[in-house]
Amino acid sequence: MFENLTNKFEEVFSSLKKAPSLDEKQVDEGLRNIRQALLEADVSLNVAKNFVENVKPKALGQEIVRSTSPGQMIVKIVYDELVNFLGESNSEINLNAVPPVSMMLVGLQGSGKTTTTAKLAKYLESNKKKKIMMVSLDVYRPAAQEQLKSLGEQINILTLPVVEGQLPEDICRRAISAANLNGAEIILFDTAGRTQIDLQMMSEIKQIE
Ligand SMILES: Nc1nc2c(ncn2[C@@H]2O[C@H](COP(=O)(O)OP(=O)(O)OP(=O)(O)O)[C@@H](O)[C@H]2O)c(=O)[nH]1
Ligand SMILES: [Mg+2]
Repeated sequence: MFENLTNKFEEVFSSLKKAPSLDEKQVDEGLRNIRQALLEADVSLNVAKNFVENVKPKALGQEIVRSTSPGQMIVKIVYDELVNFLGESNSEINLNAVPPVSMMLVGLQGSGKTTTTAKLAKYLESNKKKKIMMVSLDVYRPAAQEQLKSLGEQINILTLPVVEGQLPEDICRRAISAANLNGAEIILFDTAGRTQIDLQMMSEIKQIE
């Protein structure tokens, strides 16, 4: 997901870094490309706009103009703004709830939910020493439930057995009973890809919740 964004940023930066000096037009062009890269990475329009608006006055400030390497300074300004924007410190995942703790992965189609479910399961098992069960609620895409099952087999993480034709809400109920029986402390629910404009699928998410 982040690889495209990284590549785009690198392209923008390499052209800025090459320039011995930068005028407002070049900075504008660079910032426009940064905004474009953020939008292509599904960052919302407002967030991308604000990001670029925060960077621009700094990028056109005296510090840059007098700097011997203006491109490098812009890279630093964008980096500082990204750190500022994403948060300077990591916060630990909060698992303080009565087990089974349920987590749900949601996102656009093909954004990496199923793969991330498996990675997260492995991480929580190895680093937090928790017993995990993964559950697929993707009853729409053919073989989606088998995809999670197969990942579970590869990394040796329990998955809820698939029952053909069951609806997500019922799968959730079955998952919680199964966790109470098999002692899973965390249930990771992998969901079908959806967009906010798909009202039926958004209401399904509320029911699952
Ligand atoms: N390069 C790269 N590819 C990834 C990453 N995560 C997932 N993929 C690939 O992206 C594709 C989609 O990943 P999935 O995990 O199936 O995505 P999804 O969000 O579950 O997709 P849907 O269930 O169809 O909405 C697969 O081919 C994955 O191998 C990643 O971190 N890097
Ligand atoms: Mg999936």
